[in-house]
Amino acid sequence: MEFQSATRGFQQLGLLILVSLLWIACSKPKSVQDLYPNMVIDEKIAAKQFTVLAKGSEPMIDDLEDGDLNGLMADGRNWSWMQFDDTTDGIQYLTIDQEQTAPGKGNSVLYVKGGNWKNTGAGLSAHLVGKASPKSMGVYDASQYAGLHFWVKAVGLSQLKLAMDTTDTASKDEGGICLENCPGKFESVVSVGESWQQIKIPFTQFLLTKGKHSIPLDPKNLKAIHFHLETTGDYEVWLDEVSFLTRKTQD
Ligand SMILES: [Ca+2]
Ligand SMILES: [Ca+2]
Repeated sequence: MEFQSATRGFQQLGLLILVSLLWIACSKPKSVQDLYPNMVIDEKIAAKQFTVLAKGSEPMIDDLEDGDLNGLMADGRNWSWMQFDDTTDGIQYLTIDQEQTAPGKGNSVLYVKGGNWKNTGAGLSAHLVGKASPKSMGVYDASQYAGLHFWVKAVGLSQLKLAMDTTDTASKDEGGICLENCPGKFESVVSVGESWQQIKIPFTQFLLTKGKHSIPLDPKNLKAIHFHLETTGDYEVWLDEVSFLTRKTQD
């Protein structure tokens, strides 16, 4: 009798553990809407978004060698380098510089200099199909690529925050479809120093986080890549060979 009730106790305990595990598995957020259930989508803007599908054959996003601030028009991309800032009284400028030590072919690199920001600082963005018509409604499907690659060196900055937005995380002002309670961006932070460093970040390492939960980036609905230069001090940053990782160059 006692043996039977002990067996039943174990069975009940087993069932309880199984149900709990299932509950944890099911409650784990998988999409942006799971993570931010209160976000409001602009249905009209959502209906106007169109997808540019990358073939995956032209990974170079910009090598700066043509000497202008328009990104390379390749694999459907159509964009120019843009700057953003925290709207305090700082300063930042962006130009092309010639560097003897530049990585890759040629000496042209992207050069940013700034300082005196009071809040989150400033940065640079590549809205990958931002100039495709109708403007700012384009979404880039980069799922044929595996991640982001670039070379960087910096003075006055010890880390660089990379962020990507997708259609649903970007607000209407940023060309996305989110109207209210918008999530942040998918982010990844890397250390930078005064000598050139090669950075490779798989898409799966870009995370959108809320509390204890995060979801990885799905590169199907990319709007933009942002380079956040978060400091209140003076800084200089050199960037070059900004490209996608292909499945072959991922490791
Ligand atoms: Ca270059
Ligand atoms: Ca260019």
